[in-house]
Amino acid sequence: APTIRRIDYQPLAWTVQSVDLHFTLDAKATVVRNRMHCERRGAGPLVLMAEGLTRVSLTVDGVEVVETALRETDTGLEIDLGERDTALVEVVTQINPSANTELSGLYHSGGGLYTQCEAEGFRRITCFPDRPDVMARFTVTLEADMAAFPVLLSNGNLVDSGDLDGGRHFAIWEDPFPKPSYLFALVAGDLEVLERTEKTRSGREVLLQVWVEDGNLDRADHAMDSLVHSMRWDEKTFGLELDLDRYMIVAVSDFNMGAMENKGLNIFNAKFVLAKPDTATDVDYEHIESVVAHEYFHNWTGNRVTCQDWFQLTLKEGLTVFRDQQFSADMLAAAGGESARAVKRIEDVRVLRTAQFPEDAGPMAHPIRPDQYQAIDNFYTATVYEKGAEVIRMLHTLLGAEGFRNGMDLYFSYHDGQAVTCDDFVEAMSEANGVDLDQFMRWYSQRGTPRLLAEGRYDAAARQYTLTLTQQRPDGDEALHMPVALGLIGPDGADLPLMLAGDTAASPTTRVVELKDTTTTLVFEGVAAEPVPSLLRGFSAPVILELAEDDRRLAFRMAHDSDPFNRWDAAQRFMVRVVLAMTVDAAKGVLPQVPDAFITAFGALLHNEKLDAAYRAVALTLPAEAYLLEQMTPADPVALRRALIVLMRSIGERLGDSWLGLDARLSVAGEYRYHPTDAGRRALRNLGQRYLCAAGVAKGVERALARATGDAHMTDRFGALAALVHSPASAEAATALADFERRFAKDALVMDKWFAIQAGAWRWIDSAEPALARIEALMSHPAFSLSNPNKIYALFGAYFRANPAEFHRADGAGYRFWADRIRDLNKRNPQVASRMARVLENWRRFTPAQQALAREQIEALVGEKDLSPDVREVLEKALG
Ligand code: BAL
Ligand code: ZN
Repeated sequence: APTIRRIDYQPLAWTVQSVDLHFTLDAKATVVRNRMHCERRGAGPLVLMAEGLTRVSLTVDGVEVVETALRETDTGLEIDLGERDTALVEVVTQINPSANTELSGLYHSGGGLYTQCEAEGFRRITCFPDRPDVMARFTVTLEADMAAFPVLLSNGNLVDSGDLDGGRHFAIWEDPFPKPSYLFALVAGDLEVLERTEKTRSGREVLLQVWVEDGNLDRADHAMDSLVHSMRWDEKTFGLELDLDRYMIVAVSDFNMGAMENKGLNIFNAKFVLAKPDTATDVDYEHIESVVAHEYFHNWTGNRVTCQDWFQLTLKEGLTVFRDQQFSADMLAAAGGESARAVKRIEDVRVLRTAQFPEDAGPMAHPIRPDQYQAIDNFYTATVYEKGAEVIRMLHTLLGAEGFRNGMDLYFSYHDGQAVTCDDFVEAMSEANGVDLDQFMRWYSQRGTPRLLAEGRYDAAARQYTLTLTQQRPDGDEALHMPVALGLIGPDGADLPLMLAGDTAASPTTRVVELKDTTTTLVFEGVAAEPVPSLLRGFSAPVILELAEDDRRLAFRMAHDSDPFNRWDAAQRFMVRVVLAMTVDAAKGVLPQVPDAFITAFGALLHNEKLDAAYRAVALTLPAEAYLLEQMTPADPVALRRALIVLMRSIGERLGDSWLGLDARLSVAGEYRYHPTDAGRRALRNLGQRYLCAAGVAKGVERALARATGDAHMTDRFGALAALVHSPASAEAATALADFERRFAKDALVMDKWFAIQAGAWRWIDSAEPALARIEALMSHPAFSLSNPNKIYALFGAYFRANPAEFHRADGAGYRFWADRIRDLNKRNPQVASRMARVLENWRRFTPAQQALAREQIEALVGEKDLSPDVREVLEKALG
């Protein structure tokens, strides 16, 4: 596939002012009549994209287009419209939704018809200038068999509907806002609805709907509540109101991504809509709330103001992720206090470090605004989304909440209804605040995670503490504009007042320093005793902080750092150090030892009742294996796993009584409710069960089995199941898995959990069944399906990503299995295949023996002819 470059951007010669679409819907043969009112903007032909369409007719101003005016191209067609300045172009196409296994364009799922158009799916429905900078007004008529498709939905407002002859009916939808084609949507099916009317802040009545497949109406309330909370939050925080009379969310079982922000008609992966206590965990509830919010917030950041081209994707995604993170943090803090806010921040950074840091250190590394791509679908990445959100967060830190709000207001006042660039956004922030952000823009063009090297020196005689901060950029790029929040902790554990040379008074105990040079030296005055620095508080910039700290100092910060993020981070650093040392022993075949000092510091956090349960749960959770592997050269997943097994056992054994005591004390009485305080207690209890089961503590295993097979809600049931499956208690695990399967065999979303937990299962005993054997058997399970992305992510994704020790097997069987899956998925669904292909992109990080085995499989795949551009781009980059 050709490489598309950002610098080659050119506006099109023709735009579409308005478009009338008429769909004669049918699962196998849908006919689309498309009337585009086109307007000239410059010299050149009308460019239309088309992919896999059967064209029935094509006319311009009512006259069939002659051969000579038509040119077929790699991406569609071009029509020479002569001297005209306007044209009515009508094209009729026919498509087969049932054959659409890619789930891009119009496709069939569970008896209904659904669309997914971002980024380039609309061209699989009709011929169109399918680019985000073409914003048209859409009117959509849907016509279908009434029995098969009783519900007909599209964007905007329903302006007419009625019956037709032959058991058919129709609906006409009009979207008053011009929009790019990637925001088009339609849904036709037999669905049930949960509705509510709400008043917006300015007093307009709006109809909110959550549409679900038959039988799921009792699982829609949490999504609806989340939607209402999102509306209120955006009104209050940014003065942004819902601009339509009707807002719809539709849950569908087969969906490539999480959800899609189509104007007024969001289509969601069912897993981010459906929840009730028996089937969804606290984590599911939290995810639903944030995804509903994310898609809702896109209505302004993405839809009202959209992207000029796909290189600007982070303009809408980074900003909208930041907005949903702030929303969730505010919701959690309102219910669970400031500690709940800190936990949210920790979870977000954990995702960044586990998913984005490795991406940024591998062959797919790209700036948050990439300069080139082959398949745009490959660039819906952790970098564009999560690092993009960190970049927005830095602006928020630099400008303050009020300054940021002023920048947002100015951005909308300049660009509402436009397709713009990241520069436009940062310029609005700069202008509204009278701040120069030119250097800040480098965050948009540099790839790789910067390092921040810190060194402190205390001069007792001068009562001065000198801190030297040095930026290190991976490509040797120019210095970044970086906010670093920091504090100094005194020997008694209390924060010291901060006074820099030249200050007339001491500032608060946390201060944001703006780094703009490669090296910055800060001299703090009036420091009575040697302090312990606490740097990058709240993770104020997406960098890797390097500061020499011994075990004693880490334990001190674990006990005293007033910044909850850094306190957690101190624990993480201690854990990383202990695990890596143990892994070295494990690799040598020596039994790894857990240092007493670690257990003492860990136990002190566990026993600290002043800390919320939710906070203790995140602080006492070991770093993800993917993050730990990132710290090792070469990465050795098998040795790491051995070390982790010893460490978990040791934590379970040596603190067993504490965990058992907590388990009883933290039990939450009464009906399940989704609330951060309750969720925190459940999370700490479930974590305790993990350690207890890992150590084979009989009482812990017994309780877990009772909980996994009793009448608990899903958070407790699944927590217990996970503890058993991830432990040496194999007989109990088998009993619990069978019980779970019996209860939920018919419930696709719940069965995803059942598949994933087995695919991710650790082998605690050398003789135990390898995960791969289990996965191969599960592929013939009646609840498994290769056409459902959630199933692929559950069974294969969990194995590749969450089970590195089993996937990177010494015999290479994991890699051969991976290659077979990619071969098969590539034919069905290239987007899903490409995501799965990415799991081996960092193959060069492993031992030479593993590298050779991985290379063999990657090269064999690259040699195949019919590889999709998506998969090819990933694998070719991996081979470099
Ligand atoms: N725009 C794709 C899905 C999302 O980020 O909301
Ligand atoms: Zn988004």
